[in-house]
Amino acid sequence: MTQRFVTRGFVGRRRDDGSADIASRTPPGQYITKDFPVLSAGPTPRTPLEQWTFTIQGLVKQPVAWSWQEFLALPSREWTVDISCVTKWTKLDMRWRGVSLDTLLEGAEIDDQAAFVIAWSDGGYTTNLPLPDVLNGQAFVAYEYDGAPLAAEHGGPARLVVPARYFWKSAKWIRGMRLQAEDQPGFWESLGYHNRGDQWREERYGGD
Ligand SMILES: Nc1nc2c(c(=O)[nH]1)N[C@H]1C(S)=C(S)[C@@H](COP(=O)(O)O)O[C@H]1N2
Ligand SMILES: [Mo]
Repeated sequence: MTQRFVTRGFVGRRRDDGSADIASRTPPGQYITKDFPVLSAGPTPRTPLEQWTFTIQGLVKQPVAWSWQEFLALPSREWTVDISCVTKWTKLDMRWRGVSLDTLLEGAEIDDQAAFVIAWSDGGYTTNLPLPDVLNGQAFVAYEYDGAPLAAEHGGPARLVVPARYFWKSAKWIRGMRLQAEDQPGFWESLGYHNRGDQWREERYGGD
């Protein structure tokens, strides 16, 4: 797959005073904040790094698992992206380091039937994404934020980041991805949040 991929989150136009730029980068109904609030549905899990693995399973020829050391050895890059939470804050130019889902999925031989990714986390959180929505540089697993190891309350040691979706799709404490033929609503999606969650279409709740 080699679709070209562009979103406003990745390609901010720069102006001298920044105001037009900021307006064009603020999704409908959102306000800009410089804070980085913590929003967790439960306690912060603390899996020792020696026990941490990242697994790709489901519709793959062979499940793949990386240890923490192996994960850190994968090709990584910096990502500077805008993030929007369904609680209406948007934070611009958040700087992360992590591994593209393209890189992770290349490590697995994916079955042709695979159409959805279910990300799952320590603590039981899940979120669902169509496979085409996370390919071609659209999603990554981050382990650094703003030049430092990702704080546990923000999902460290590693979290999914999907900048083109509301932040609930960015599963904290991610431990793996299951590839499925069928969609399956995750934690918040089952509780009434929108199944896709595109902030530019203001897809907050089911039915929006
Ligand atoms: N595992 C897990 N991931 C999660 C959540 C959670 O409760 N558990 N909350 C989601 C929601 S609703 C939001 S808005 C963001 C919040 O991330 P932050 O606490 O780093 O701001 O994480 C998302 N990922
Ligand atoms: Mo959220």
